[in-house]
Amino acid sequence: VVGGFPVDVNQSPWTVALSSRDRFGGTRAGQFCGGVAVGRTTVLTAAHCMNEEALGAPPDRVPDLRVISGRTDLLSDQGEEIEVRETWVNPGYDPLSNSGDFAVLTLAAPLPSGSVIGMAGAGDPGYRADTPATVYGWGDTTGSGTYAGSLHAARVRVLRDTLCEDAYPGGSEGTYRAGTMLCAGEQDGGPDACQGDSGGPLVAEGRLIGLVSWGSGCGWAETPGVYTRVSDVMRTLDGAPARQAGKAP
Ligand code: 4AZ
Repeated sequence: VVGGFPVDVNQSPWTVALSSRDRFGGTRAGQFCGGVAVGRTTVLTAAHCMNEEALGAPPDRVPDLRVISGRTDLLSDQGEEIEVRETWVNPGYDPLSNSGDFAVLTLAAPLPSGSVIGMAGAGDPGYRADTPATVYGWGDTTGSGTYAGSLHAARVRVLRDTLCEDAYPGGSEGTYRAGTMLCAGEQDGGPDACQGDSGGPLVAEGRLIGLVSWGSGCGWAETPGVYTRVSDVMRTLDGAPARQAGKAP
């Protein structure tokens, strides 16, 4: 998170860190992405966090893929680590456009009660342009590879889809699609998500509206942050009867 401020995890107990063996040492302590608890054993993250490049191996071959809950500073022993029992990557994820960038993790043990956030459905007022929103993560705090190792948050706004359509008409990073993506930032840049925040939450009016997904640079005025649109996640999960796990409790 760039242009933000340190925050205690108890202020966003549904924000979790994903960690895996031998991934990113130092202050990151294995953390490579963010995630969001939407059920006591159900965590949403980005599909691109589950690829082999991010994990170093297919997810089902990484026995120690864990979520870290309740830990502000990754080097502390606060909170708990819970093993991921199952990973389900959205089959509709398109790595070329970055559309449909979400995955569902099922945990081996439940998260503490009170650490779950509800998902916003289509039509939720939180999606209106200019709505203030907050993004959380343990990612890069400078845009040049600095990892504080502690949770940060930044206040952004939901931006008009046309801003991201103009910024991302189709390129190597991705193509903005209003139906599956959400555009957020500040008109003049500043606060934004950054590398390492992917899969983490964008929250407005107490509900989850987005997952950190992609963007060009961090905090740049002309290229806002792009998030997975959570109402599209809900629609997809509702359409998959064998997989009800992602629903809010
Ligand atoms: C990333 O690479 C990433 N500024 C996530 C979010 C943004 C840029 C990059 C948005 O995970």
